[in-house]
Amino acid sequence: MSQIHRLEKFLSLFSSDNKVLVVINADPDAIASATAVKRLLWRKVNEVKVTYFNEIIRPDNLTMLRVLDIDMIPIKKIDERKFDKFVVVDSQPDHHECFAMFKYDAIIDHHPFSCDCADFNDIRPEYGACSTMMTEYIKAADIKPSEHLATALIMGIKTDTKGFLRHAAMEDVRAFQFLYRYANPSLIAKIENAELREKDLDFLAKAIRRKKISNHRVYSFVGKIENPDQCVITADFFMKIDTANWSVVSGIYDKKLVIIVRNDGLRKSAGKAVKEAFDFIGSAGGHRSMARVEIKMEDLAKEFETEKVDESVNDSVISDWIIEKIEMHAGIKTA
Ligand SMILES: [Mn+2]
Repeated sequence: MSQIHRLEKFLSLFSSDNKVLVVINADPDAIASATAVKRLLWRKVNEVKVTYFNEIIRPDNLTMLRVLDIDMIPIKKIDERKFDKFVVVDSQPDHHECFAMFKYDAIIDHHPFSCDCADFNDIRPEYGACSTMMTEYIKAADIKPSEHLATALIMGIKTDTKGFLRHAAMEDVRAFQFLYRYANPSLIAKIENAELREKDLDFLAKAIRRKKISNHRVYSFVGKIENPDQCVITADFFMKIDTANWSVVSGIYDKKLVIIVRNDGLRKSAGKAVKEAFDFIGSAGGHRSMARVEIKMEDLAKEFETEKVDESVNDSVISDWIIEKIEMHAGIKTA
């Protein structure tokens, strides 16, 4: 099917009195794709709103919404009776139970095919990003994208293809090339630089103060923590050290020891290493370059053969235990 034909078929679903709801699981690709649907239907329908059901936490994603003036409504605040057409982009209705709340008129997605239950289904798994598909719609409609729309679509493509380092098709490259002349590089930089919140700085300072480096592996046990996401941010931050191969940041959250592991992906799989090291005592798993471990404090107490382990215990007991376990399984020990 040609792109013009797809566009015509998509637009033919709607008439001027329709109120359209676009439903997404909000990440940069979904946000950009929904924004493009809004633009395609501009002045063609009575109203288009975008709704999302996940919690948006990452500072870069929040910055994207803020600097690009993107307006979305959390699903809790939606009265579905006010809408008569439903569209899902960058997902398929069986991907999440929240999608099942509606019956869809159109599905536009690039994930592996799983559900073509709408009147209009455009599913192209060979594409790196849904934003690429939406760029093709925008081009076919002869729309000159605004600076904000072009920047959003570039963020969608960059995020889903990890900057063209994975799962990118020629179409993604072409869409990027088309969008580039309309996008604002300073806004892209602003979004991509937004890795930290002000409140993360104290955590980061504490983690840096407590760091221990062994065999190019950076460790930090931070004690009691308010939010495990701060361990993730810090583990990513330590990987910026030029000689760091691994980073392991841990803390106590909700009566559990949470350990976040990152490595450069060039050595033993982080997921495999944590499974070997911690599977006997807690949940442990992940991928080649990222992994996560959660151990109940009561199980840790048994391991240490003591009554109770908590943040009041000598920190180095837990810290040293983590280092010992990781060093044993991360690779060749050069003691
Ligand atoms: Mn996507």
